[in-house]
Amino acid sequence: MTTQAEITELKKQAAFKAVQLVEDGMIVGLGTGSTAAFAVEALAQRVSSGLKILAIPTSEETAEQARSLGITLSDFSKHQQIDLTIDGADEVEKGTLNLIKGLGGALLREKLVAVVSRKLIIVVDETKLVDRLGSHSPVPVEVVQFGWQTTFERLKKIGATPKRRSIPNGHAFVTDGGNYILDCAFGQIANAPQLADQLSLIVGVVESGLFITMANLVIAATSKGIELFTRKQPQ
Ligand code: A5P
Repeated sequence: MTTQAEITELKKQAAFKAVQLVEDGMIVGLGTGSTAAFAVEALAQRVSSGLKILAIPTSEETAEQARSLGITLSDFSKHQQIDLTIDGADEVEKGTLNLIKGLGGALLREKLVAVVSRKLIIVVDETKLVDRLGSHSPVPVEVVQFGWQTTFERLKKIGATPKRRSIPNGHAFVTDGGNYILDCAFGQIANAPQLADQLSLIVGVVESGLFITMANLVIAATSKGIELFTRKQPQ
């Protein structure tokens, strides 16, 4: 059994290891979530020691954190290619390095950043490693607000049990892009690439939290030490 304090320590270790891979002059994608936040902290320390980088954040929350720590931000009007992105994940499928992301609500910007990154490094603690996606986490699906109830029904037809995400006062959670999130439980997902394709065809769906063949390297901090998983490129 890993305690919450141990998990926090593991997240820090994974984040710290990833930040060592950042080099002078890079455009760096900054992820969102508690593990990515440790990476932003560690990166800020390197910047204060002289590392020169520009960063593109995946959420308003991360942008604020980075700015407050003295990291210079850029955007897609100036840079359309990112050298390296460091982000967290909710589940990592060990065999494929396919991911579920978005429990923090930033999946759309995270995917937009991931897709233009030469290298996507995912930092997790051991609780995120699974044999099959869907083992613990639902798939967050970002949907437009207009007609969301009908999108909800379409998601049910492909086997999801959706739940609209809400904030503690009961109101709907609204993403940085102004959309809702439907957390879709599927149970263990036998064919994640196929499900990702199916989700992308549903009217009203903006993006899903299934990240297929995007992660290049997963840095997992476990109670036995750091484990590195590299995605095998297709021949
Ligand atoms: C944010 O939208 C997510 O994709 C996060 O990267 C993911 O939820 C992992 O967050 P933690 O590092 O806080 O577990």
